Amino acid sequence: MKLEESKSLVEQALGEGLEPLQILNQAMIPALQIVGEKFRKDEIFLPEVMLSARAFKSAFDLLKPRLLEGEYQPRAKVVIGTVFGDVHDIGKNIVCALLEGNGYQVIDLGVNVSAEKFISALRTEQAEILGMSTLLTTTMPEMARVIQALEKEGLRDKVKVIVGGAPVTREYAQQIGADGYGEDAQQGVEIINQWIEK
Ligand code: B1M
Repeated sequence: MKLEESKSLVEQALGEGLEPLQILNQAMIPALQIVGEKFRKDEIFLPEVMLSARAFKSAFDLLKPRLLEGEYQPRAKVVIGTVFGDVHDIGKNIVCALLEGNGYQVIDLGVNVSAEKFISALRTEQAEILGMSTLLTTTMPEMARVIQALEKEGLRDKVKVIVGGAPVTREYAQQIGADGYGEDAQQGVEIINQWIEK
């Protein structure tokens, strides 16, 4: 994925009247999946993956204002981050943008976030929702560790937990005691909407 080419293709698609979510879900995310597949087969290497991620980010920056056009009604506070040991943030950033577009106040802790940092932010912000993302199978257990820490700190019944990221499954989410699982960013937001509307 080339940076300038990605940006101009997104501009062209927007100009042709395509919906931002359609561009994201039908073109940009599948393109990154191809990158991942090639990386797995050793057809491309880490520098190319990094360039692709950078091209994705530039193109996503063009879409973001359009994703945020929704009417702003603060609904709830969501603390969110990529778990400790993991620096992938593209999917998490999409979730953040859609949440903001749906009227949530998002406290994005970034990547490589420890359980202590999640707990401290939930306390300081008095947030009612925690979102965790991970892309590595090796860091999936970190999500369970954070949930255990919530229990230990007496916060578990005050906070709803949603998890997501490519290797995470609904079964895994249930197994570790999360309240929800988002297969994609849109589904994640819909689950949080349901919690808030109840
Ligand atoms: Co990495 N990487 N990477 N990488 N990388 C993967 C994940 C990998 C599958 C590639 C592969 O081998 N095929 C593989 C993991 C294998 C595994 O664990 N089994 C891998 C690896 C191995 C690594 C390194 C270890 C490589 C190395 O150093 N040797 C290293 C990890 C470093 C670390 O974290 N400690 C690494 C590094 C990187 C880059 C930095 C180069 C870059 C990340 C840049 C960035 O994020 N800023 C990168 C990239 C770009 C990828 C791939 C190609 C794309 C990931 C991505 O952004 N996908 C990826 C291959 C792939 O996924 N096919 C790969 C698009 C994104 C939109 O999807 O995040 O799943 P995703 O989000 C989705 C849903 O999952 C959901 O919504 C989004 C869509 O709507 N979702 C949620 C996500 N979070 C959610 C939270 C929710 C709800 C829904 O609620 C809270």
